[in-house]
Amino acid sequence: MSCAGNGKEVSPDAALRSELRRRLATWTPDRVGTLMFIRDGGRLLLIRKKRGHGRGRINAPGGKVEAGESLLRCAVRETQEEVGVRVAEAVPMAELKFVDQADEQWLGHVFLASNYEGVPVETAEAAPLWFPIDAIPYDEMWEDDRLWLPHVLLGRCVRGAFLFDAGKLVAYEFEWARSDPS
Ligand code: 8DG
Repeated sequence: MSCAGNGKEVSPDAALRSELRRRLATWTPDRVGTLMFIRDGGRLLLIRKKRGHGRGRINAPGGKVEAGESLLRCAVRETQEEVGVRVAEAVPMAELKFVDQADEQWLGHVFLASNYEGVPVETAEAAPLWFPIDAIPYDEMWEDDRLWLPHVLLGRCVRGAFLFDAGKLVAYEFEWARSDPS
């Protein structure tokens, strides 16, 4: 996915950015995950995660990719498992490296969908929540989401990396583009 060309955003501290780049040189993910953002007119379907990585936070439905599974199939399956909603079509919008100084390394693939079937229901994994697009609860989400999700919701693809230290975002670099991801 190439998302260069229109804009780039970086965190202010150059030393921490160098640390992020130093880690990226040899970085490999421990886990690959997906996130499915479902937009229905002026609202966005999110979940309160009840367990797993990021428990207690608000996020999009999603989870770990299983062996032999495509990214889209994973995003669709996790959405159905977590909130009982079926998605037939979704567009890949972002590829995000979550670089952690102590915990597991995650590579996140973000999809955006505008059609779905069913009514979101609470499951053992998550409680569904709809939010107006202009009132997304960033304070209850992962700290990096407020940086890249607005671009995705404007139809831009995003590619970047985020360095976390003890659960806190300390550095980031990402690019975005208006064009379709490829
Ligand atoms: P599961 O697959 O059995 O459901 O459980 P799990 O292994 O705990 O995975 P999960 O909690 O379902 O998936 C974790 C998701 O969290 C994965 O898609 C990647 C995503 N994630 C991070 N960091 C960040 C972040 O900074 N922002 C957002 N929005 N998502 C993140 O790992």
